[in-house]
Amino acid sequence: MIANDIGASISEAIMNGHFDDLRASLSSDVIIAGAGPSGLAAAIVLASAGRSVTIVEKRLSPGGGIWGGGMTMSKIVVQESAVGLLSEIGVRYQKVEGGLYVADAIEFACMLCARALQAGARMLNLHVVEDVCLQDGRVTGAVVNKSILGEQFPVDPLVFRAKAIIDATGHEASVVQTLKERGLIQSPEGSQFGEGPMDVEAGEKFVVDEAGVIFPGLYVAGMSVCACFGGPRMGPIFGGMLLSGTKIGELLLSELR
Ligand code: 48F
Repeated sequence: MIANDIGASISEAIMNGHFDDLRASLSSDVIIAGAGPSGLAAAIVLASAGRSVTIVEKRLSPGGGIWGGGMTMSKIVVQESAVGLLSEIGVRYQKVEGGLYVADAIEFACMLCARALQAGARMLNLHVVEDVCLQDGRVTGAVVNKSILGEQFPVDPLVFRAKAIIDATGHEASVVQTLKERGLIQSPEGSQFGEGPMDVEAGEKFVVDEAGVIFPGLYVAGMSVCACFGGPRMGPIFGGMLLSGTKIGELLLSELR
């Protein structure tokens, strides 16, 4: 009898908390698709400045490509220009040769997630941005479904409004793809859709330099920048991802102001 009562209270606490988050997510300043390093870095900037941020993450665990480190070895590398960001989020690191710093991948993923959530961002994991809303030539919201449901059953999604959406979905650039497939986004002249072969230095620069708005209301950060504009891949160095997400967070802060 008592066990049943406690069971019901647990269920109620979970449901109330979840639906509070879901209701708050209906209208955000910024929706971030993808909880990898670039999306989480953007979320930290925006949420720390008091903006309403919803992160939608397809998988059960946020962190994206961080967990695998390099070839499942649980370490990541960051260059000098981004090591300050590691310190800011409280990740410990060691200097190694070549002006590089090495950190634990799991600590990095955990601290990024914790900082984003503690700054006030909401995270809907096991949810996917499967499309965008378009009004008067501008992206005005995300079409969201439960990850597994939408893939397996014909379940209609729900709409979450936002002033801006960041595609931080990594190699897939899956939000941009929804507009690309309809011919609404063309690759700029001289560039291709889909990332190029590995070139570490060029890739790290590209992912920051080219991060920006790709369509009114839609921004790209992280590896999806390379996927959208044919930039090179760069392997398990993560400074560019942090700098790219931070750049988009700061750009949106000034635009939302
Ligand atoms: O892949 P991911 O970590 O993207 P990133 O922030 O960082 C790339 C690096 O991890 C690594 C690298 C480093 O040099 O190259 O690959 O650019 O994280 C992307 C996240 O987006 C989720 C996916 O599950 C992953 O956690 N995701 C993908 N498509 C969707 C999505 C979608 N449509 N809706 C929601 N989440």
